[in-house]
Amino acid sequence: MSETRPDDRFDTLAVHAGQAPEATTGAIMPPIFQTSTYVQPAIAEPLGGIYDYARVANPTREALERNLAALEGGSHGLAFASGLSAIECVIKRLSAGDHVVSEENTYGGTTRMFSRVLEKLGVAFTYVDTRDPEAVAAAITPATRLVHVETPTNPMMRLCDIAAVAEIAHAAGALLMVDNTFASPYNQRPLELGADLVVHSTTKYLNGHSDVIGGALIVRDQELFDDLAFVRKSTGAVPGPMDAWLTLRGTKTLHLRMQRHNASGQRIAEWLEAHPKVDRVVYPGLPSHPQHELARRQMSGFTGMISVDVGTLDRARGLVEHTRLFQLAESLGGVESLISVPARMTHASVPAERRERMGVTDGLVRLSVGIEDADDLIADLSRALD
Ligand code: LCS
Repeated sequence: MSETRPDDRFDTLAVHAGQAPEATTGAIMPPIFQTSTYVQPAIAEPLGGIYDYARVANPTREALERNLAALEGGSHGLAFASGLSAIECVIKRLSAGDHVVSEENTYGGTTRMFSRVLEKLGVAFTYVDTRDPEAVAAAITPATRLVHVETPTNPMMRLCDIAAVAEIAHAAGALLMVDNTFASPYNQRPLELGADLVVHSTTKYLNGHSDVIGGALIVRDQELFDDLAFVRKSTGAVPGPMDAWLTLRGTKTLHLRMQRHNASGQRIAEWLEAHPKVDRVVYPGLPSHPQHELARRQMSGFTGMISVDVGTLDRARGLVEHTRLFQLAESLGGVESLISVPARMTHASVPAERRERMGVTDGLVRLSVGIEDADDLIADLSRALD
């Protein structure tokens, strides 16, 4: 019988948490409950008290949710159809007239959802540079219910001091939500630093194999979980059981994959920083990162995400269209290396003036370093840069 204990370490939790052999056969892998509904023995008496309809409950999804909760050190997890639908669920818990303070350099799709979809419903958003806790404090109003940060940010690798901002949010009676997609729970655990909610695009490191779109929320409070579960059941952005199962397969190797992403990310960032054709490398694991000290305090590894400025769109194009192993694509966090130009791809929906101010220039290239041989990846970049 595989049952985890609270003192089990991360690598053990990754493999076992949330799963037990199936009762009738002993199948070691959780079954994919590919069903939309469940037969009830009597009117409104679903088995287990919850299995009445698969939007509400699905055992495959629940295994993933227990696993993710254990990895983030939370009490409950909620899986979603995408990272954006997980974030949306938290906003839909609010009411018209409520206010949210958000990091200005989030994934472009997050800002687009806030400013072009959710603002119309009467929730107000203020965007600030959350590297500065004072800027968060200054943006808070009596209507602020939520502070939303991403750390490291996509793609500028800005860091937010989670403990400091949690204190500011809580003093104002607001919750702190941390998008932990870039770090992964292997490298950073926001709930332990005071955050109330962790959100993931599980599409990225958690699933890790570029074959599922998914999202998750992890919390440590029963009431908050109940509220969010109610919004999700009422609005419906649940993942299918097959996607939940694939993501659970991914998290079993999260620790091993992250060790390689961290090691190769560091090596390639150092190599790029010494390259004459690269103007600037942004990577929290480099002493040149302006928040390197915070990175070392708050994170235990620095991932495979690196941004480099090569000066112009032409030079960026020369790089991203000539790599062989680093493939030109959106997304990140998979076993294979990807390369992109955020200003023209993932962050094209962010107003140009704001992009420029944050450093998301046309010459900025984002790398997602995969788990291939690091020497092969360096040779690939070397050829393309030359
Ligand atoms: N949060 C972060 C930090 C992200 O990078 C993304 C997607 C999302 C949330 C949204 O998650 P999704 O709905 O896509 O699962 N980031 C992407 C990127 O950088 N390239 O393509 C998607």
